Amino acid sequence: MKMKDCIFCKIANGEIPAATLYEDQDFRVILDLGPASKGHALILPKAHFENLYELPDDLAGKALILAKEVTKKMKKVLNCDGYNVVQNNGTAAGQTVFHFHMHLIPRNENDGVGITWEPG
Ligand code: D5M
Repeated sequence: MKMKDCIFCKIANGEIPAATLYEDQDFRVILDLGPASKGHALILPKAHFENLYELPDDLAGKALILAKEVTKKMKKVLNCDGYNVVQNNGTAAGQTVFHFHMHLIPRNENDGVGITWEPG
């Protein structure tokens, strides 16, 4: 189900344009607007779930498999040394958009990217 006034619902369902890397019936993968590093992407479910606790198990499984596939392909394209897969739940943990998403953050040796960053 979609949520009125949720920006990630609108992006995931194509109502607001975003740089899309991948799309299927359940998910859209986009580039983050405030990237921690070049190629920082977000996996968004098309249905609205506020966080990991709300995400149904079948979609949680699919999201992790998708993270695996996208990072494998992107690692080749970007020629990066590694990846962080980050997923924030709750304001205390740094969540700013309350529609479940997974961050896929390309990493290189000594790139100085921290586990937390200032979006934007
Ligand atoms: O991460 C929320 C992330 O969402 C943060 O890295 C910025 C990104 N963001 C916010 N708005 C947009 C749009 N419109 N397009 C692409 N990326 C966006 P969180 O884990 O909630 O802190």
